Amino acid sequence: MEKGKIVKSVAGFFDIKSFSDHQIYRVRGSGKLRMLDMKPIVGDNVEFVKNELIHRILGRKNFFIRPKIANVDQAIVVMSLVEPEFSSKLVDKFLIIIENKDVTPIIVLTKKDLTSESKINYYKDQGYKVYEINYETNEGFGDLVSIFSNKTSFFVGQTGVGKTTLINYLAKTNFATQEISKSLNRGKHTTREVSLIDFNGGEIIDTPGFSSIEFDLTINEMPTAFKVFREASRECKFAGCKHYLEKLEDCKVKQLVKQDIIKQERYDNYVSFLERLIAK
Ligand SMILES: Nc1nc2c(ncn2[C@@H]2O[C@H](COP(=O)(O)OP(=O)(O)OP(=O)(O)O)[C@@H](O)[C@H]2O)c(=O)[nH]1
Ligand SMILES: [Mg+2]
Ligand SMILES: [Zn+2]
Repeated sequence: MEKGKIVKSVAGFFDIKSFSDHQIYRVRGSGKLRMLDMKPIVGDNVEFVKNELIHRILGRKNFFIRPKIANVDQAIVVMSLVEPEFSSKLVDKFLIIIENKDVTPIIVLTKKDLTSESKINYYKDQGYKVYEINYETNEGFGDLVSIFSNKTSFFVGQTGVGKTTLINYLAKTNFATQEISKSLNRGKHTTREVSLIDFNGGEIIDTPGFSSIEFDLTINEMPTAFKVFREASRECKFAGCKHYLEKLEDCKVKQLVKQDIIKQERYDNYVSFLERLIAK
């Protein structure tokens, strides 16, 4: 039995990179796995028989439902400043899902060449590593290449923000990209499948963008999902504080919002996510 890592999933088949010879083998999932309700996903380490079947999925460090990926170290959250329009709510939605799994997010803001808007300080102030990149002037890239070494990173963000464009630029690959007017007219995402490639001593995973994403968080997970909320929560008066209807004097998160350490805009995004979950 060989061991390897799933690098791509295509219509019931999986491309697996063998740990022994580093070649790619196309195999099927096995019926046994399907009965166990274990679906192999990109990033899974598996036991397989060359050109035959996956027999076993080895333990996962973490996994995401949408995009379907496993065993990642960091998430590159890509958001365009314009086209599609910037939305702090959408970024917070990605961040809360990612931080809930203790995966490190890094923010990349694209399309700086099309606007004088800047959001770099907004995220820097909140303690994030953030890049605002301009392909025209070559500004904003800084040490962006080096953050990928020895890590498995996935790119996430709505369709048309430039995930694949950035991967092509960094890794000198040639994956298809498309003008958003065209892709939106066709109602399709340009990148259709999740795929993992080697880059700079680590691995990067491109994913199809979303027009909307759904939470896989429960109401109980919400109050401690953002890292900054998780840390503050320890000083809220009551265990299980939702930082919602609780009184200001009892809630550290609310106090940090008042002190502008947590941004009001982020708190408002949090409340809107929470209220949507409560209404369900
Ligand atoms: N002007 C400008 N255009 C950009 C920039 N980044 C990406 N684009 C363009 O935006 C369009 C969408 O880029 P893609 O890389 O296909 O977007 P994506 O995020 O991979 O989209 P999906 O695969 O559908 O999720 C393409 O026409 C790119 O050329 C940028 O920084 N500036
Ligand atoms: Mg793409
Ligand atoms: Zn609280």
